[in-house]
Amino acid sequence: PLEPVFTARDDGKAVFDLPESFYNEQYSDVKDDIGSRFGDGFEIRIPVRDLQKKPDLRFAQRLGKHSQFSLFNRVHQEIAARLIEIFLDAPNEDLFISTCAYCKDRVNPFLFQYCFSVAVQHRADTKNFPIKPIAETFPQNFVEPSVFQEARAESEVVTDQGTRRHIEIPRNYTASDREKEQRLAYFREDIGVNSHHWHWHLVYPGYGPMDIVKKDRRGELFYYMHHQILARYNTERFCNNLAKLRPLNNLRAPIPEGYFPKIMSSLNSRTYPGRNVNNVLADIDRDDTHLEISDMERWIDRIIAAIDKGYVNDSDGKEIPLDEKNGIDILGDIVECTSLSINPDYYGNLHNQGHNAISYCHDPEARFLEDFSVMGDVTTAMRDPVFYRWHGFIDSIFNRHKERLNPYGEKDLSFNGVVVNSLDVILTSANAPANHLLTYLERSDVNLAAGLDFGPRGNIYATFTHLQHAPFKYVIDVTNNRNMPLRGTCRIFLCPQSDERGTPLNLNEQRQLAIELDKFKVTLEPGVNHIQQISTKSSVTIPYERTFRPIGTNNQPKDQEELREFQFCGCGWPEHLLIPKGKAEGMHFDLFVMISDMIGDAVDQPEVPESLCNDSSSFCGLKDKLYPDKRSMGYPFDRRFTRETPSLQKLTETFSNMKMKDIIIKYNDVVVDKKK
Ligand code: CUO
Repeated sequence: PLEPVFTARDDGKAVFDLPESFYNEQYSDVKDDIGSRFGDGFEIRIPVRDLQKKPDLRFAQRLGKHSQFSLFNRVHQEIAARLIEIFLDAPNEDLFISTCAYCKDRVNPFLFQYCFSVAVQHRADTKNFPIKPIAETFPQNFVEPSVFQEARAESEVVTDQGTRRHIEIPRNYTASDREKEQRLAYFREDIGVNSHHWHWHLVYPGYGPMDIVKKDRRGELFYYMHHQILARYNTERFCNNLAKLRPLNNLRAPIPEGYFPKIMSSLNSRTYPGRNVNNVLADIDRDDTHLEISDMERWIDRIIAAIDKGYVNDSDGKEIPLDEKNGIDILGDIVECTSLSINPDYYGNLHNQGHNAISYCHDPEARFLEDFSVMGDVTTAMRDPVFYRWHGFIDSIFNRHKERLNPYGEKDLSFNGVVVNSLDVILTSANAPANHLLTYLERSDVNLAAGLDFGPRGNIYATFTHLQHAPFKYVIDVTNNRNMPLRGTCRIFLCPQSDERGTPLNLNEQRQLAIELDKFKVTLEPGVNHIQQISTKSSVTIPYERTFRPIGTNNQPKDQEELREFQFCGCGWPEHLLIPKGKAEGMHFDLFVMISDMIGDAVDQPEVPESLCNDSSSFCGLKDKLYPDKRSMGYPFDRRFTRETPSLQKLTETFSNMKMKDIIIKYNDVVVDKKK
């Protein structure tokens, strides 16, 4: 297939043959040379069709070509929505490619990349187009800049790709160990974490034509996916002897967490601005962003008041209840503020403007002509410790609503006739003791070639170090005491037992930190059933190969299946971070399993075949389908438990379809090369 992102193919032998009229004025003199920046001697010229009617792109000029593009910025959102519409409206694949080709050098590159990817994601005729992993297209947003100098040197000096050195991306380069938040850098700055976040927001755009924004339970998934990130982050903090994050609930208080990202913005060769310790948020008065902190405070008050009353008012003043079924979904869209918000004039644009306020707090009036910081961009926001504090606050708003709901009762939780007899986790390697999981550091490679502006011939690999764990499996014995097969959903969570000081957590604290590890359907035959599930099949993760293209595929997907994987299937938590780090001396966790009755779980739609990359559906849903689980996201831990259920132990003793196990995660401080 054509590769309409308009980079050279990896073999450097193809060039896109653009119609004369496509060349933007500044390139018209040099258009014959344009290909040469990709290498010499093209063997393939790929013709692009001329357009009868060229799109009028004046609306996009408000975002300069060298400016940063932010999905949180209202002006940028509107520009992106119009460009996406142009891309979606192209009547066929050929004209879509031509339209993209025409627009590519005329609009901001980040804007282009985002809108192009959204369009490819949502058009029926582009199912087989590759979307390059974002870390490969804009690697500057993911790795430290010195790597690029080395990459350039390597590509110039070593022409034989086989002997090229893999450039090392340094570890922990953003702060020293004087800064305690640095202990979490391996999580925040992980390439897989940040590309997942970018991809999630690509699959769930908040703005644009209604048919791509309005997806099943979108608002709820915004809540749940980010809630799970926080549960993971807080647990990871305990592993590193740090207290739970403090939600950023006072917009006037200094922010003690500083952050100096070091990475460069791809567009203007500057590093992203840093934020000093104890910076204070201020009103923003810049060309494309105007914001008063007091407005944000008003929105917060109104949202909280609505939650406490149990209903919101839509734009016509009608009362819409925040009930058990739809409340969280309605709130999700109001708080994030997507075009699905039922009353944006009144409830405002809280979450997005929070990103903006934080991302400009170093230069709120553009006095120093500084751009926004990493918090302004979904590709980079999760690097900053303040991301978790801001989302911690957003999450506390959702939790306030959840707290108001009645606790689940017997009929919501039980599964008549089903008894879980035992639950264990076992490493898949031989002779490992049961219920001990292992974590360590691993070095893996990412191909930077697509995103390097000097057009290296062939691939340039960088090696980065990330947390990894030994693969394991869940072994669950279940008895079905009825005389017919039963269908259910197996839900597996991991909960920390105690906080950073070793103080035990009660059930309500544990449930808020419960990390979803897996969720899968089971059929239970009468009698004893022996269930085994491998950790790599988790419903929240995608494999390494999805996040980064593996070495050996020459950066080209090998078949239709692999092509599909790079699109929707690029959304998903990185498998290497499935479980928390644990501690060197071992750290205890409660592993929890529940088998719920399919009668309450089933969604009215045909089963989705395995091949349709449904492997991260808990975080990302299913493409063009309903969310595959009818229960509230996070069930059974999304609501508080009654006083009669003070502990996980008590809960699992009360319900025979649940079980818990005390397990240990031990961190081994060694670095291992990824097996190729
Ligand atoms: Cu994903 Cu705030 O929504 O970054």
